[in-house]
Amino acid sequence: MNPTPQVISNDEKVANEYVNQVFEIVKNRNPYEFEFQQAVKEIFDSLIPLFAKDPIYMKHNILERIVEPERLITFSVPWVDDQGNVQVNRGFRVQFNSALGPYKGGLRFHPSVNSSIIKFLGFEQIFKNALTGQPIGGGKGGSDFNPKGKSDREIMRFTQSFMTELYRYIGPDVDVPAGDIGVGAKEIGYMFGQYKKLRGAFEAGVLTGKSIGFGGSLARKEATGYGLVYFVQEMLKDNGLDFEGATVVVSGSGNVAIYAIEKAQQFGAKVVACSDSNGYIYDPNGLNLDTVKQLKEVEEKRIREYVEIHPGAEYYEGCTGIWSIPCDIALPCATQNEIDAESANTLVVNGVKAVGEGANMPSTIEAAHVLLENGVLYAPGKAANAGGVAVSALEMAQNSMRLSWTFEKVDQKLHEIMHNIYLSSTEAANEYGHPGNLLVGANIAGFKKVAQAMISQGVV
Ligand code: NDP
Ligand code: 2IT
Repeated sequence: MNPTPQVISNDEKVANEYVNQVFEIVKNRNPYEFEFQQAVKEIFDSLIPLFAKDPIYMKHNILERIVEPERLITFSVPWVDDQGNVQVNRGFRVQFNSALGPYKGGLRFHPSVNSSIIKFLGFEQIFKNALTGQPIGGGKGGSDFNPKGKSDREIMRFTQSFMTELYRYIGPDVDVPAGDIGVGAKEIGYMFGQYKKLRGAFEAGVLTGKSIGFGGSLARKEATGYGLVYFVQEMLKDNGLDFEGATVVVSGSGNVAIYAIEKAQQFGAKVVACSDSNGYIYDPNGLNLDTVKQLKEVEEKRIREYVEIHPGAEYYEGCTGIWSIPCDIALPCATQNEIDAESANTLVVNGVKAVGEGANMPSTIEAAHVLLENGVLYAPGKAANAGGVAVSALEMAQNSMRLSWTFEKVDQKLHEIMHNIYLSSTEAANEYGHPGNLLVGANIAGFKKVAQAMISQGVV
């Protein structure tokens, strides 16, 4: 397997210079937005082999255009807490690119949210959504609101205030938000209620990730985690490996992590660890998923409580230590930059065979290089975690038709979509001279779809 492209031919030299030039502009225009710069850099470097072979994209200045959000909305979100104090948070929505369809992407509620985080997520979303093959553009949003420790009433008041501003910018054919970190079915429900009240219309397709009773899709909750495991299983099988009998480490214990664990276990893997933002648990006998679900989905407790119920397990403070647990397959499903070069090296030394990213940009650029250079099978997030947004698009389709499909039907479509993403990523990697490098393959395959649509639609 080849690491990220080495510049060799003259055409690649020209492409490399062009990419570096545009990246300098991005850095100057977006100072201090380091996560956004990182996401751009990763994609730009992967595109060098494409530009060397097909200079048309350079001619149309697609890079210069694609890094500028079509619209970036920021707003204040005032609300009153249970003590009667007035609080104010920041709200964001980036409508990044609409070449392929209405803006689509989640909302994140976490204290670390700022314009850099939202822009990196929105930028990634453009290419991820393109890879699904569905008619959706790229967007993202959120707030620095911290839902942890808030009462349901506080969450309702906050989300209502958030939607009171956001509603004028979204719509089923305009921009369709969904969940992400800190935003699940409860928050989506409150936001949907407020949107419906303000619009005076029941527009089911304005948000996805809704509860089943009012337009939600079966299998949306499971989609990101299941899709990740379907994708990684394809990659493993292509290389003579399997989840069956493998030891797996999953970081996080939220929506993506829980359903990645569930599907990996169904495929016969032993999942020995998961985490939250305080620390991680190691259960050498294999995690009891019912306990994890009860603690995190129902009681909203900390993962450390697991060891009180299962005394054979151990709890460790801190997040990065989880990557020192020897495993065959690592599935980072918590947050950005959770695997740095040191953690990647530790994984390699301990014999990891595959890394599949459930989170968005969980590996630093250096970490991804370490994995690729050491022959680890590497499934980049924008391909491997696309199952969530893919089923969101299926939810939109069901809403448009005013009907709902069975769990089995949605799951089967999800499986097909993940298979197709794997195929298009591997094919692009082969075509552009980096066989086996899914980072290069996914970035090129996603970019080409968006760029071709942008060229066809003219300079708008
Ligand atoms: P959840 O809020 O359900 O869960 C997030 C999990 O990650 C929690 O266990 C949380 O711990 C942990 N976590 C969050 N922030 C940090 C941090 N800064 N440091 C350490 N741990 C952290 O979110 P999701 O499961 O939905 O999202 C997880 C990742 O997957 C994100 O990167 C998201 O962008 C990505 N993703 C999500 C999709 C979806 O459909 N939901 C689709 C594609 C990607 P704690 O409980 O302590 O906060
Ligand atoms: O990062 C992601 O792809 C998501 N959080 C899901 C977005 C969506 O619109 O379902």
